Amino acid sequence: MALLLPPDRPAPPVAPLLLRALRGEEVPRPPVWFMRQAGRSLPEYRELRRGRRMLDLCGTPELAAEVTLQPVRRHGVDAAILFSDIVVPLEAVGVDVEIRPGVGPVIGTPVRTRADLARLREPEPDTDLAALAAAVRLSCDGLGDTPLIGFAGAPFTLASYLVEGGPSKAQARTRALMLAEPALWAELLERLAGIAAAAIETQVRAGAQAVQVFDSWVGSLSAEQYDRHVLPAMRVLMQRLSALGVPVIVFGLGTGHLLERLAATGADVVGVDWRTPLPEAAARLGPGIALQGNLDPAACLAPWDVCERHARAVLDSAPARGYVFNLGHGVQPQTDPGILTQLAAYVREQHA
Ligand code: 1CP
Repeated sequence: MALLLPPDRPAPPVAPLLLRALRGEEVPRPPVWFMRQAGRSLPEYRELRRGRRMLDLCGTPELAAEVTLQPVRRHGVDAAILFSDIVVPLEAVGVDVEIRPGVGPVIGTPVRTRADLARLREPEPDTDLAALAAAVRLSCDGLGDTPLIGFAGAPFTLASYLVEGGPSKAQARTRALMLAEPALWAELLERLAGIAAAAIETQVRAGAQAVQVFDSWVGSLSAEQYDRHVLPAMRVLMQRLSALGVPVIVFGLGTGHLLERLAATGADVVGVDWRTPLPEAAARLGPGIALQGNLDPAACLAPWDVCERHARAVLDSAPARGYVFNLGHGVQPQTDPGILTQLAAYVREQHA
């Protein structure tokens, strides 16, 4: 029987579109946001960034919150993602990392031996992660009803930077350590799961309403390698995150062969890149897992009519429930922000 509210009681607030879609509820249209929507292509970001180190920008809560809000103001997307980086929690525990312009994170002393593991303690929320929490609180204050997505790097992807000492295409040294020293590797990933969990717990306690775990480079592993060397640490991480009660998205580039594994971590939502058709992902994962993706970011470098045609195809192939429109990887730095504004408006015009 339907319960009638007394007339003087306000109707219960409706959860933001993003959260309803992530939970697999029926929604009037898919929500839209873009991976790497903050920073990157925005002139107002480049202005703020000039003369500042990337990690100093991340560590200054007022400025990090400002960059977090910029794409929401400009594009009218349905979610913000915190302006930070996957290496921020590593820097918080004293890892000597810097983000080099045009390169990415570079680690002064790479992690390759058992003795190196001692440098990877779990951060203390109230001290090590105070600036992260403040950036989230200030972002949420400025966002009003728009939800904030918190994030962390997954253990494998963090390990790849720590072991290689910087960005790497094939993660050969990382995979060699994984195969040659599986016990050391397991301990490394367990520590990184603790660091990622602490970073996400801090962001959710400070107001983030959904979270994404970026396992950007895990697609370089075979399914068997994933099961043996990555899944145990991912399960530990996801178990800690499930206690937070917010939807958890997991994403990795080139993970078409790992989709079932990503779902088996315990995540609620799997991010799909442009190589895997959404109907295939939906059929393989079933109705209990929501999907996010998967427009090729290169389509946003093309004229609008081309981008629109590809966005239309993505929307037409998406499941009716449990779907969030996004790119299949991050916004390319050379993207015209005007195309992203048009794309967000195009998705907002959709009606079931
Ligand atoms: O929307 C946003 O941009 C939010 C903030 C954000 C996020 C979610 C940044 C800021 N970085 C990230 C995540 C991140 N960082 C990932 C996972 C997402 C992905 O796959 O794109 C990864 C792999 C990194 C590591 C990293 N940091 C790289 C990649 C290097 C490589 O291995 O090829 C780079 C270039 C950075 C620097 C960085 N992080 C963020 C920005 C805006 C920048 C560029 C810094 C600048 O302005 O110079």
